[in-house]
Amino acid sequence: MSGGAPPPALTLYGYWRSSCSWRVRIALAYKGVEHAYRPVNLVRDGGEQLRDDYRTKNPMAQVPLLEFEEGGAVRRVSQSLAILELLEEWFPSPPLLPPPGERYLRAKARQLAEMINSGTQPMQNTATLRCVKEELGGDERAFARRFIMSGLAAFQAAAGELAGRFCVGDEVTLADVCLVPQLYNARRYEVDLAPFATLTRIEAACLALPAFQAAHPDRQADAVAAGV
Ligand SMILES: N[C@@H](CCC(=O)N[C@@H](CS)C(=O)NCC(=O)O)C(=O)O
Repeated sequence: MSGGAPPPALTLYGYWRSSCSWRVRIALAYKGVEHAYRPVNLVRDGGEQLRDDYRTKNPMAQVPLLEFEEGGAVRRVSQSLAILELLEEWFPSPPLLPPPGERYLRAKARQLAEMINSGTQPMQNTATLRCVKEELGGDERAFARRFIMSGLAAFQAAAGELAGRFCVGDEVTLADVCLVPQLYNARRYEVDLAPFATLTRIEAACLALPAFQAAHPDRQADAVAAGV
C-alpha cells in the first residue's frame, strides 16, 4: 500500500500567519525538502478553509495539510505533528528528534511539542476566538492571552531540566519547531514575555538558523499578497 521512500512531489496547504503551518514550513526548510505551496486564506470571505472544496480535502477545515501522490492515489495528511513525524520518517537527516536510543529525550521533545499543539494553540485558534467573541460575547484577546500565558509557563517549567541551546539539549527538535511560532502568537496577543527568559533565549537561537528565517510568516508569498 505504501512504500518507505518519499513521494517525488509534496504540496503544503497553509497560511502565512498560521502557527501550525509555520511548524511544517520550518521542518521542510530544515530538512531541505522541495515542495509546492498552496495558500488557504483563513480570513478572506470568512475563511477559505470553510469552503466545500477545501473541506473535502481536510474535514477539520484547518491548515496545514500535506498532499502527495503515492501508488497512483492522492494522499493527504493533516495535523502538523502527524506531518512532522511523517517528514521525520521520510527525511531523517537532519533529525528533529533525539537519536533513537534516547527514548526519554524523544518522548520529552514530543511532550513539549504537544503542550503547545494540544494544550496551548487550540485556545487561540481562529475558530475558538470567533466563538468566544461572537457566540459567548467574551473578550477573545484576553481569553487567548490567559491560555498562552499558562501554556508557556508550563512549557518553560517542563523544559527547564532539559534545555541547552535549544529546548531539549543542543539540537533542534520538534519542541523548538512548535515553540517559535507560539511565541510569535504570544506577541500578537500582547503576552508579557518577561517571565519567559529561557524561552526567548531559545527562540533567538532558533531564529539565527536559516530554516527558521525562511519559514517566518513575513517571508511567505501569501503574506506579501496580504500587504505585510
Ligand atoms: N492541531 C492542528 C491545529 C490546526 C489549526 O488549528 N490550524 C489553524 C491555523 S494555525 C486553522 O486552520 N484555523 C482555522 C480556523 O480555526 O477556522 C495542527 O497542528 O495542525
